[in-house]
Amino acid sequence: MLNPVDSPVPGRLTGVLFIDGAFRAGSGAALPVVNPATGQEVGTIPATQPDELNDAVAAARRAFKTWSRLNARKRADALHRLGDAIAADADAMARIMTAEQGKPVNEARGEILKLADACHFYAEEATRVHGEVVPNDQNGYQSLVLREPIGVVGAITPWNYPAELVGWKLCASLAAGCTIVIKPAELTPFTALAIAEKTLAAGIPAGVVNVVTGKGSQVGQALVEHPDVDKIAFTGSSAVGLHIQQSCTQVKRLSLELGGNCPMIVTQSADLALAVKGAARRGFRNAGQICIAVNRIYVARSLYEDFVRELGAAADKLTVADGLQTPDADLGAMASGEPLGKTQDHIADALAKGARLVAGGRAPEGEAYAAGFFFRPTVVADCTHDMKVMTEETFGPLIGVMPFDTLEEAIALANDTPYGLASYLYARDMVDIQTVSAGLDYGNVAINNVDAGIMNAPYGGRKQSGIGYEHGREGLLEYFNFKHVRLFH
Ligand code: TAP
Repeated sequence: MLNPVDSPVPGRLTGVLFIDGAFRAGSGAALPVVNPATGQEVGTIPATQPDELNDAVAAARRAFKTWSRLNARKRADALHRLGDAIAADADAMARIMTAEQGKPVNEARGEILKLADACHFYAEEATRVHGEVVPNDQNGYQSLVLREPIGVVGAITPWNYPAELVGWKLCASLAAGCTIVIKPAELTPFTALAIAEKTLAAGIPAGVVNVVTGKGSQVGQALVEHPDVDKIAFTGSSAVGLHIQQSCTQVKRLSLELGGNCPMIVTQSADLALAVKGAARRGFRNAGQICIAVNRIYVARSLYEDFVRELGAAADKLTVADGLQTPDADLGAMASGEPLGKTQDHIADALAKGARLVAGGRAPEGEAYAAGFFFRPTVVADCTHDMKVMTEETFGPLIGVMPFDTLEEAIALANDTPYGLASYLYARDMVDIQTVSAGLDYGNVAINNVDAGIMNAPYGGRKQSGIGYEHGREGLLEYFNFKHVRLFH
């Protein structure tokens, strides 16, 4: 059997499809997958052909018949085994992720272990799915509200969190009794294939999980339009999410986790050092390629210059390196030339409109960086809302900062965006905390910390940041239909 992880050629990964419990070579053109730190090809993946996609969906449909009826304890046991298999191989999986995505190995390993945790979380939730008996409206009648798995899920995921964003959909689908066909990002297919390999190790039956590779505009679009796919679970840009919503050729369930342009407000009562630490962590982790990255910060004027100076110093201290060679680097290479180019464009735009460069603004110097997509963490201050950094998602290691005078002004600036994913507040005064958290029009508000998404609370956006939730019970409910059964005795 072909295996995506152990290639016969050292240092290369074998690109395959995973359909009906087996890896297969795929008959379509070979698409290159490149290490963004070196520019070297790490392997190729097949462009899935229409008959191969049909095979994957048909396998998922067949498997649904038995998987959806399997008792919840057995589905939970399988998810626990999957979590164990993933955790046991976290080092190797992390190196695969770094080779295709660029984030440092230690950070990649942390993501793999969080995916293992998600498997265990949803294993437990699988055993607690129950319906309701609702109050009678007439004597002699009883109404039951049942939850039934939706069916075959098509999952389409981006490249910034290649394990978690695949895994959340996979775990919730399997816990609910759905089966799944996954189309990972073209840049990062090998992490998804490594997860598929672990489903074999965990004894998850053939057809329950399938992975098809290739371009979003072709394979992803075909999955969206496939008549036998009951739900699309999508994470990616707002533009592609809207396109998917508009291009469904029949009514189907959709959950869309889309872009962000996340604000942080630092009020006069904030702990300055804590706020700087949080901003640097959430602004620059994964080289800023996070939907909930701190993109823009509004600071009370009395703290403004101190905050700008300290954030610049924190950014300057961060290390940038090839994530395979330096596993504990703060930032690795960016995933491709596209987010790098957008970051540079947002910096140039801000500086042309009068912003002040406080840190970064350039690639690191030296031969080691010459072939990769590296960029120093960058802070620009004195920003205004005619700059792209304050009004668009950068998706790179760039933070824009501007001062504010009143809380009302800060809230209005924070909400001045089409997005509504995550927001952050640093304050110690309870009035500041209540006023700002009530005023922020976001799905997630983190106060005096930057952990906007945790596994047992719903995670999702408003406005152009999406519809639906991942994580928590709410995330699991996305994979069920409700059925009202009315009984007369
Ligand atoms: P997109 O370009 O939107 O791509 C996401 C996925 O959609 C990829 O697998 C892509 O395939 C596929 N795709 C592209 N066109 C398609 C089409 N017409 N039909 C079906 N699928 C299609 O996003 P990206 O650049 O990979 O990721 C960055 C974006 O994701 C950012 O905006 C970020 O905020 C967002 N994001 C949001 C969240 C949450 S939880 N809200 C989390 C992470 C990222 P290809 O790779 O082949 O293009």
